[in-house]
Amino acid sequence: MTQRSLLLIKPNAVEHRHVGHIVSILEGAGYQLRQMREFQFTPETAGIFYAIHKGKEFFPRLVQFMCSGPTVAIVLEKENAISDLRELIGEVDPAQRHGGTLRDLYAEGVTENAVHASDSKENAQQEIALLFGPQARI
Ligand code: FUP
Repeated sequence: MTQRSLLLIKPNAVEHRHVGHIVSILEGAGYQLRQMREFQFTPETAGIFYAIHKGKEFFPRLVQFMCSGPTVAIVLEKENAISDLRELIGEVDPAQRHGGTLRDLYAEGVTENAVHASDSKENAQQEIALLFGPQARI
């Protein structure tokens, strides 16, 4: 089934000019880029995006990092885009990352992990609406 998912290229990867390489990898893996924009999270909007992690020990660090520079958001389309993109980005935990994943290539730490991908159909719809919908708040 053709699906749409959201990829974020996070501030550390934008700062180090990895956007082009990441887009190349995505296109090579069969994704169509449907929408793309650059923006900067504020503490409020990062708090909305990562609301599920509010109250966790790492939350302030995560928000500070996400607000530290521009982010690039891309809506990607492909068969099984949601689970395939999760596989392509790799794990948060560096010890569990497979070679060749985007995080293996570009992450610089657990928080500075270069990319985000939606982890379910519901979250993909919600995240795409937040960043690209008519009521986009970010
Ligand atoms: P993922 O969905 O793969 O981005 O991973 P999680 O939902 O587990 O984590 C969301 C974000 O929280 C990650 F991008 C990084 C951050 N995080 C930390 O900064 N420290 C942690 O110990 C765990 C997660």
